Amino acid sequence: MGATTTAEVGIPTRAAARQYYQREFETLPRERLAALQLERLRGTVRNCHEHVPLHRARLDAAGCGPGDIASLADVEHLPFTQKTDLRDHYPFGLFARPIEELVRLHASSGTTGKPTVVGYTRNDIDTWSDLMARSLAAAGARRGDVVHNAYGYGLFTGGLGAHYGVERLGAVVVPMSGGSTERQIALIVDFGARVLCATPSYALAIAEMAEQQGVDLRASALEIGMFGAEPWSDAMRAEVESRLGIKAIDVYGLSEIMGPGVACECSCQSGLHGWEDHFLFEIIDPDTGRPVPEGKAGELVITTLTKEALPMLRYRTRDITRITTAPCDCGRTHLRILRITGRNDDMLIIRGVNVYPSQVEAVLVGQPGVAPHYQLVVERRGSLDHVTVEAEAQPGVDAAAYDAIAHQVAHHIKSLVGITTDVIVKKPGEIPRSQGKAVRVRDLRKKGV
Ligand code: DLL
Repeated sequence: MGATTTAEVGIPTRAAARQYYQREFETLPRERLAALQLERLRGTVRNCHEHVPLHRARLDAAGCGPGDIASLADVEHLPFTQKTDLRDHYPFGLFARPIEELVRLHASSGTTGKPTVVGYTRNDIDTWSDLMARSLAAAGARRGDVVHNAYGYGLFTGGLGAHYGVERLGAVVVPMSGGSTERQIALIVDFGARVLCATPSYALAIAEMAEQQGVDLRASALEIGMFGAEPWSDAMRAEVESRLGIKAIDVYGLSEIMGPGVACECSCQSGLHGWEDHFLFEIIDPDTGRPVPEGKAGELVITTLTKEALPMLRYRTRDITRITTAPCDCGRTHLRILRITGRNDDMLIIRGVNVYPSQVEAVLVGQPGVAPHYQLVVERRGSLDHVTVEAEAQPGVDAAAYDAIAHQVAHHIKSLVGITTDVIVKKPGEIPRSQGKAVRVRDLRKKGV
């Protein structure tokens, strides 16, 4: 099978769920998908062994070469790769191709140490464009759509990743990037955008600003949101959908593996199809490193199957989720990654209870009197960790009611999430708005406060 494209976008049907970009690959029977994965996995192991000293040393130590992969289950014998490996071999140490064969670099800054640098050959960019086009088509976008791209352009993979996908699909990209929210709103309306690409938190900031300006985006041409790059809850989905009058689709990816478009929901909105002809997905127990049975929660681990410049063996994403191979109504055969609860690194342990910010979000959003903007402040009180939830009142709510609202919210968090928190309700606009990835946790413990 070559990298042929069976573009079927632009078909005059509203049966969006069955609108494919690469039908042959997207609907490949699972046994054929597995055979393709096995062949490609051997190729990845060969690429790593031949061209990347770190991988070669680890593969040799594990006694595992390309010739030792007899079945997909053998992936379990391959060594893991982590973000620190990229940092320790900064900038290009994990690249399997010389710089002359690359056409693009991206990087993520992170809070400490060196950035993580990722590189792409022309073929890598080509595959990425196809997978992002696939994702957009799965979301319901089609040829001729105006796609307003509010993901940040630059070293972040969001902007350019979505940009190339939109062009590949044959749709029209508006390369807006983040910021200048008032202008974003004017252009969404004036250009008749049908699709909005943004982080869910920024989409909400756009909705809010539009409401303040008296612009009804629900009456605009917008129909689809391609939202990702940060964890978000179903409650947040319902909120953005109703405020923008759209269908909000979850899109997932990470720069170390490619960028956006590693997985994306179809319009059934029941989990993100992970594009298995290009990636091998596993769920492991983060403590033991052992695989967990299908349907059980654990850490998502991804091996790339076609990447040339930066092949990845069992990359530990730190993202906590579940997968299912059950058939989807859209006809795509690729497994589904269920909503990502959060990152292992963001998990808080409050008096023995494991909590992700998205769980608190799910309680907060939709509470009477409270706006869907929040931050969790974590600090140490004595020997225990303590969380203060900073929420925000909806405009028009009487300040005299803030304490009662806070009390109600704390009660719901206690009963639904199981942790005791202090809740502070702030005035409208007091919680910082994001233009990209929202900051949900302010951890004062790390600053020694
Ligand atoms: O955030 C790529 C991206 C851009 C994805 C635009 C989707 C849309 P990084 O900056 O490397 O890449 O961050 C990757 O973001 O490991 C997750 O923790 C988180 N993340 C990305 N998408 C989702 C999502 C881009 N849909 C990290 N749900 C990942 C939850 C997400 N978390």
